[in-house]
Amino acid sequence: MADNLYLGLDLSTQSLTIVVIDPLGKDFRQHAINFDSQYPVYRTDGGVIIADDPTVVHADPKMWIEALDDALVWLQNKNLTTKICGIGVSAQQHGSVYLTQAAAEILSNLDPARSLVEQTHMIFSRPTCPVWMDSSTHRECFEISQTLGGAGKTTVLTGSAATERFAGPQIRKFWKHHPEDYVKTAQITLISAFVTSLLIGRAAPLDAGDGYGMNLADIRSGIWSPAAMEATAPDLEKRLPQLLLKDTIVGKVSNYLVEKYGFHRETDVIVGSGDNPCSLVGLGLIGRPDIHAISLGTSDTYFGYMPDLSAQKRSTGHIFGTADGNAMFLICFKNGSLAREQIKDRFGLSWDEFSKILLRTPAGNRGRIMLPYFLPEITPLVLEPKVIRLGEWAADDVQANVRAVVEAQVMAMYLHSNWTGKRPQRIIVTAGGSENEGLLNTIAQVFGTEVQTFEVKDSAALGAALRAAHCCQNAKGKAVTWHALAEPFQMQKSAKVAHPDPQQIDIYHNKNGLLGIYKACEAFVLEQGADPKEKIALFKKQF
Ligand code: XUL
Repeated sequence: MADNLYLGLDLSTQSLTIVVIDPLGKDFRQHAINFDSQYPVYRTDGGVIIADDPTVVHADPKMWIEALDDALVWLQNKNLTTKICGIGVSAQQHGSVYLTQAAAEILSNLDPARSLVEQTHMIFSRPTCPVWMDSSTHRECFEISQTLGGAGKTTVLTGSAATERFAGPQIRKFWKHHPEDYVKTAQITLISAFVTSLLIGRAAPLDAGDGYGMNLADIRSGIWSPAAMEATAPDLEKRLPQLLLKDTIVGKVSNYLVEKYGFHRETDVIVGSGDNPCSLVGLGLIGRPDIHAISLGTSDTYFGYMPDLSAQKRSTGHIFGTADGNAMFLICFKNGSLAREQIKDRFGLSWDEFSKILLRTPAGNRGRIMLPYFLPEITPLVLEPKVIRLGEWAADDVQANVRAVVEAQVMAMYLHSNWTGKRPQRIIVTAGGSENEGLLNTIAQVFGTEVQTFEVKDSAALGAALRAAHCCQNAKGKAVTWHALAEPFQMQKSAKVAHPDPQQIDIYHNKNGLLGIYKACEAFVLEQGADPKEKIALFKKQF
């Protein structure tokens, strides 16, 4: 292996993944550490701790610190640490980490003879961190939104309506319920910047990819918004990290990494970012608004590069910054694979059978509709789980259930992304669900677009490594493009493709088609619209 390698770390909900690449794409190494199985002492389920109130979902940052040390041990054992010249960090978005005054001193004096966790376990003013699955801040969202002049104004200012899982509302809740601990908090950061801080031995800045997911920044001027901070908690600005608008080297690795693991003192660390902005890079989508991505994982996300901020009229979805200083859209659906799995398991199906059912059953499901909120949902906002079947059908019909859950998820994706502007020419599907041909086919018909999978392994961790390579190489005067860097990692040969079929598209897009009906069903179930009974009956007659 060459000596100019780049390391990408992705601290996701369930695991820490690291990838090591050489910038020509000739080499790719990967290693993952699963939190539940590796660190049982933290009693996580899927990497998180769900409280008695299921809307409260936290994780213990000490577990992440242990995983980081263990990942570095793996790298050292593979003789890779000495070959790495740049590091990038990706992390699950929105989770906030609360540090005391003492943290700065402790981080800058880490002793290579001891473990990270031994030395840092006391740096937290809040013992556990709320993560993106937490939806317990409905009240705080309402308060912030009211102070900022309503959902529309909050969205235009911060890129999103006040959102339960975002750090701003979470900070407000912490300040309201634990004011003494808030006072003891010297810094509040996000997971990506926290992990970066551990690598450089001091507080790291935040990037706009992650930082815009807080309801605290003014996305047009790219600075923390005084009005949003004021609406959130007192004296917040001095507690927030610096906000960087594009990839920047934020420091060299700390003495701890040099002495303990053998990294070169000159190894650069770039600003960390969220997993979705990193995946955008891993999938080669920087500068490509014509291709969108769907990640079918624990949650489903739909995202794409969208430098034009004028497409803002909406009540769902978010704008985040990108590695190149532009913007992307993202819409997150919490009932992703978990909801599909509920149906699969309830009827004792394998994923292969699930996929085959999708391929052989008719588009439109003969008007049998499901509103699949097995968990509280983010898009649209549903705080209490509920699964509702409309169109008069038997709840034990296996085939109808499989198609209903998937059609509902894909139609919700289509409808809630209306605001993102021009529809894409192609959609790339990644993560676990991309193996499922039935799912790919349903996406192709509902979106009326060609759908393709890329065998990009761990697109977020890969994205973090590519960001490091791009930033460090350009800083050294080598003009490398995003496209040239990402291309070798996209093994298109093994990609699966699903093509849209005009007849099936019509079933969804016809003026009496299923998309309009699903929209009415959603409004009805959320108590914002009339019973769509007659529309469904008409659909059943016509299709
Ligand atoms: C995005 C979001 C999730 C997390 C999961 O807004 O909440 O995709 O980043 O990793």
